[in-house]
Amino acid sequence: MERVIFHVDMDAFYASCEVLRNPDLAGKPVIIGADPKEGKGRGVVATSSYEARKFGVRSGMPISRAYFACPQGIYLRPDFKFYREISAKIMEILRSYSEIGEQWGLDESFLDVTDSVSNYPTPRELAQKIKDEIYTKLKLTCSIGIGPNKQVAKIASSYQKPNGLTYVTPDQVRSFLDPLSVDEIIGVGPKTKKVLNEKLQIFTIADLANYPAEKLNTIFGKMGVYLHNVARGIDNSPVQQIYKRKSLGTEITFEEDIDNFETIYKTLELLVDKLHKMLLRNNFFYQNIAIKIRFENFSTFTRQHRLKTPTNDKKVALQVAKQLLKEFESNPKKIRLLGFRFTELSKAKFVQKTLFD
Ligand code: DCP
Ligand code: MG
Repeated sequence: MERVIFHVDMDAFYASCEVLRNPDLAGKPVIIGADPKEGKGRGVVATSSYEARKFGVRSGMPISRAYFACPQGIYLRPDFKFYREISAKIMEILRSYSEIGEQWGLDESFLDVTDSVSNYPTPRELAQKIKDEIYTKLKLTCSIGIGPNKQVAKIASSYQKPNGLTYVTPDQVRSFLDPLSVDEIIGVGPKTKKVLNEKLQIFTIADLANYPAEKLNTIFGKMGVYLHNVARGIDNSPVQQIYKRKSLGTEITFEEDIDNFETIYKTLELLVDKLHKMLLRNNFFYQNIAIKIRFENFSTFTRQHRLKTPTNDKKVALQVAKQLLKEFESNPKKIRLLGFRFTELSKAKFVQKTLFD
């Protein structure tokens, strides 16, 4: 089934936050970053309002150059604590529209709205509703890109900015991507762009789509396959929700208190088995295992163990849980309850943003 993916990206985020708490700044060139010290300052521009961009100010530009281009600008140091607070409110609104959301940095998020979008005439109405809610509640504008995958959605959100809404239907994907520069693709940074442009004469995404896949493969390895697919509008990477506090757990109270550890371990196996099925069904990885044990006198203990990396391995879960239970073997009291829990869940592994360049 075709997916419907949104990419939501706030407009001039840090600068817009500053305007929010000081409305006098509205409509003015606001530049967030290092102190320009009248052109002698070091450091760079983090972002700037769209008014400042008219003067050529850009993110990442040396602050001295920005000052030269726009001396009348209002220069402010970033206040990350404030931006994080606003970001949390934005993400809360986005979460209410889809459980499947993947946040990138403070001001971007992917949403998989495949399930909920059928309640609207077209995906566009749902995106507009989200934009309206963010604007009504927070007085901030964002741009939303809609596509059948993350790659297209992300490119679409930057297509019309600020306050944009770009919907690329599945059959428009190729014609939408074709004329764009290769560095619009997630993961194509300056280094890869240089190789593509200078070595291979590949400039647009169409050039890339028409380039022999085997050659891309030889030059870039795994990334060659990725580039070839993306250029043809294929990107199956899921929107990955990082579930920080969620967990999967269960517990059982024995009909009669027991003191036989063989039975305890057998019960543990059953619990792990059941939860592991749920884990796989939801495409989760876990990084932490917790057990709970309650004795006949109601004294209750929990123990947990954190793994170095996330996994979905059942054997590991069982081994760790058994290990955690061991210390209670010598306790003479009978056992009333046993619990097991997977915590620190994540959906698959978060690799895409850092894989290349
Ligand atoms: N940022 C930064 N340094 C950069 C790029 C960005 O510190 N080189 C920070 C400031 C931005 C925020 O991250 O406000 C979000 O980055 P975006 O690329 O989304 O840029 P903006 O939201 O500022 O502008 P746009 O309207 O283009 O999204
Ligand atoms: Mg942004």
